Amino acid sequence: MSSIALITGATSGFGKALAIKFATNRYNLIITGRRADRLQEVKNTLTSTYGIEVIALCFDVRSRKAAFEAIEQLPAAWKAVDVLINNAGLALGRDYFDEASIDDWENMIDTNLKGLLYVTKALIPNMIERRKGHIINIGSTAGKEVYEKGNTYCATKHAVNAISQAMRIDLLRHKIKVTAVHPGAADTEFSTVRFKGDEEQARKVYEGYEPLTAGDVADVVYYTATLPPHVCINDLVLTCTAQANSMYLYKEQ
Ligand code: NDP
Ligand code: 8X3
Repeated sequence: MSSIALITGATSGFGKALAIKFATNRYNLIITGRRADRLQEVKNTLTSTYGIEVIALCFDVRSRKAAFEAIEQLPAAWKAVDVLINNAGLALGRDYFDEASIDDWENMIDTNLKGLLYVTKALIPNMIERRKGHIINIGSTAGKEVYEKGNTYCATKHAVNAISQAMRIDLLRHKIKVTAVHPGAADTEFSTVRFKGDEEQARKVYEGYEPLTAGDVADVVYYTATLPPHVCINDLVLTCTAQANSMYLYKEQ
């Protein structure tokens, strides 16, 4: 059987582009997301265009029970995941700390941090048994620096940065690779979600410069999965050329 990659949050943005990239390279895929219609569409495209095998798991990563049940019900052969990409995530709101919504905070913490932990913990026994596997966590430049009105989103991505380092140390003895990839601004549905459907506000985020595309990020992430067993990219930051980090973005006037 071909190698298997499991990609969380494959209904749009990086996750969908990653699914296409890995499918192009003959991986069989397990894709996840909450939007069943989108998930089915992505699955249909992957199977019809690339001829690979795909399992779609529709669940909310915030639910510990749903995450464990979804992975538990995979056929035995499909539990042997070679590459796990913890990509599902979101920002909600861009507000001063004192004005931000606690519901938004909880949603981001539950998705970006707890979701990543649940999915990884559910899958890892098989990687340990096989002494083989690669976990790729999608962080952010927001996990490297903190910016104004980024408070809890930045905190969740700093946590992804920290847990990636911790996993790498603790999983050395099982020969499991852990890579954290931290993209800067990329034009996906991210800002539409962050601004709760306000397309104009979302569009403004990407005005005056050329941001990363989901395809750019997928190419770089895929590269990290192509290296020999003894080589691991531990931590990788990528931004568009107009951006140095979370704070410095050069916009044409
Ligand atoms: P998108 O909004 O385009 O995609 C987010 C994906 O995450 C969707 O497939 C969505 O699926 C899934 N998702 C969100 N919440 C949940 C949940 N509770 N349970 C299951 N799936 C969920 O954004 P991006 O592709 O840009 O974001 C992907 C990752 O990259 C996120 O972790 C984000 O923080 C990070 N990132 C994004 C950057 C950017 O500028 N775009 C830069 C740096 C990092 P569904 O709604 O169907 O559940
Ligand atoms: C997404 C990039 O700069 O909006 O993680 O935080 S940013």
